[in-house]
Amino acid sequence: MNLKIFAVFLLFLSCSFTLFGQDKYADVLIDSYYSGANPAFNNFYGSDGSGGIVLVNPEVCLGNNPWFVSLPKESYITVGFVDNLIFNAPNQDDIFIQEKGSASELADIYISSDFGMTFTFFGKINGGVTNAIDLEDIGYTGLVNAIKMVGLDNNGFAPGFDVARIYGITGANCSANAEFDLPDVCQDSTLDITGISPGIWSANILQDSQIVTLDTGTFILMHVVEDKFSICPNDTAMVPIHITPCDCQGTPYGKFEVDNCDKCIESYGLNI
Ligand SMILES: [Ca+2]
Ligand SMILES: [Ca+2]
Repeated sequence: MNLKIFAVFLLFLSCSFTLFGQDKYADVLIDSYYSGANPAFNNFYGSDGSGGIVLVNPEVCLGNNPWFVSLPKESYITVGFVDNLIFNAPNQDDIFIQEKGSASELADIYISSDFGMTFTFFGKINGGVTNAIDLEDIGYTGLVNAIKMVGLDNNGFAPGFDVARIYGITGANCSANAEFDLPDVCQDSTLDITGISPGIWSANILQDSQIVTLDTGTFILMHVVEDKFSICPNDTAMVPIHITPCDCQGTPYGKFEVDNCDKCIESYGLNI
């Protein structure tokens, strides 16, 4: 991987603090190469299983969807994980690489802990037999954030190794998630933030774990959650919170107001 790719990684990493929730599936396509080993197609092809084989963007293997992309001989893709990491959990498989079909389609698997700048060869797998791999097989101790798959043949209905979903298996997937949506908070109220989500919160509008909301506007809180697996890093998110004016019922921008008898009633005039 070159510096340009690394810069893209950093961009996605920074986005992950604000845009993405934690997700076990592969998130980004770092690199790809179509060898042309299947002369019927001039670029990547695949299917969602509902019809024939069509040209596809190799990014169809990201996330959780029914599509797969085929890797005819010498074609490859490298996928990255930006909001999760995978580690060698004891006594279990760690990475799931779903290969569609049972036609003994083969691939070489490489793993990376530096987002594809360097790789460690895991081994050759037969997609018709193996979908889950155990990092213990090579004694790998790093945190995996990229996987490269290289097709080795042109077997099967869709020639080549057919890559569908790729993810960290439960127990081997770092799962701390600092992403959080906070409700709007009324001006001049207080809110105990630790009661909403565990972890460490910090912001200049926090006093003893309580949001003190004298002003309206949008404020940013830093939220740090410790992962339950000690090998995994903590997760950090910058969480926005909106402080709004509220009516006498505590509804942001609500229509109720206090009348002359100190009762909170619906107002048919302008919002207060
Ligand atoms: Ca992910
Ligand atoms: Ca393992």
